[in-house]
Amino acid sequence: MVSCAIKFQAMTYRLRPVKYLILGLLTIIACNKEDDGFTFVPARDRGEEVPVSTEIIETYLSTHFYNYEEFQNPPADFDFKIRFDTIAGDNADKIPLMDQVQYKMVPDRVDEGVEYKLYYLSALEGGGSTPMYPDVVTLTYEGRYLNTEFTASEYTKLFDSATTPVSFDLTSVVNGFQDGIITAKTSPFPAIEAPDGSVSFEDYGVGAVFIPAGLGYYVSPPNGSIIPFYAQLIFTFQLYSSRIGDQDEDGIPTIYEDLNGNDLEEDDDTDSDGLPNFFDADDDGDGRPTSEEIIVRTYVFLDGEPEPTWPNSEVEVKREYDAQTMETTIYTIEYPDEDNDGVVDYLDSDS
Ligand SMILES: [Ca+2]
Ligand SMILES: [Ca+2]
Ligand SMILES: [Ca+2]
Ligand SMILES: [Ca+2]
Repeated sequence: MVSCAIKFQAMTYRLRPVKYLILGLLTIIACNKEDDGFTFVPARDRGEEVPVSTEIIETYLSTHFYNYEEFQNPPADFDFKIRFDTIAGDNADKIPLMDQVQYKMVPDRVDEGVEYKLYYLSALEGGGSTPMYPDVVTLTYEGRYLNTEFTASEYTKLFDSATTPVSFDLTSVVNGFQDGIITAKTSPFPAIEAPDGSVSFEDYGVGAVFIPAGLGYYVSPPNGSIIPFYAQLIFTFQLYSSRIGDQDEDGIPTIYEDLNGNDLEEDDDTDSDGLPNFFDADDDGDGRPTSEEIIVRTYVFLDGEPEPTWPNSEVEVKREYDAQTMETTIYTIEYPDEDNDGVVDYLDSDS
């Protein structure tokens, strides 16, 4: 019997199983080659997979440590990257990861009521701020999966990495990565550009996240990747900066498109057209783009100048500071309600 995967067009992006597409692919997948061809096996129950994932991750955390001593007393040439190793031999007295990680409970995005213990590690707290879940972050990282099928070979396998800074939209990476990154902090400073064009950062956050399969790729590993089904993932990362995401570019930052306020961007769909508001340029489906049903204003002022004021009908949605020009830019949105029915135009299909 040879396991095989059905490949999805939508899954061809590295690290990018688009989440709301996955919702439509629930029962699918996993096929086994038998003498007479392929048989389709439904994906395992997501709830039943939770304790399996937890057990695998906790075993790893209990038997491994990270180079915390280097973070405590950095050698001159230290690269501030997390390295894991087994607690054994010369390293028998190291503190296990299990005693150094934190966790938070995170909901499954597919099955309601299913939730995961998401373990994460902060090796270095950045001096900046914590990204919000729909932001676009700049980071370097390494992605590994926990190799439980073949105990004779490596315990973890590297499947992806970026050694120079890359930017990721947190709404389009695997959920566990999204949920893990928002536990860390960025650098408080802008990038330092070298004459050769390369960039570096100071005082950034360094961390890791240990992702159960259901918050990872589950049965939809990216096309052509070496990641098996139901694999638990480990990402280590250096988080440099983040900016506010407005994925559909309608003028409303995604954080404000979470109308039910549950910190999930995928489940708010005013016009029920299958496109969540954060990814829908016409939220109420009335044919008028959202960008034409709101009024975005910007206010700019210099250090030392009084903050501008605006009428009650406007709300501040974004604030940016440019250290070089010492200018603060504030973005506000006014939400008109033309027919005065209490539902603002961009969410009102008859206005
Ligand atoms: Ca938007
Ligand atoms: Ca929501
Ligand atoms: Ca919609
Ligand atoms: Ca509209």
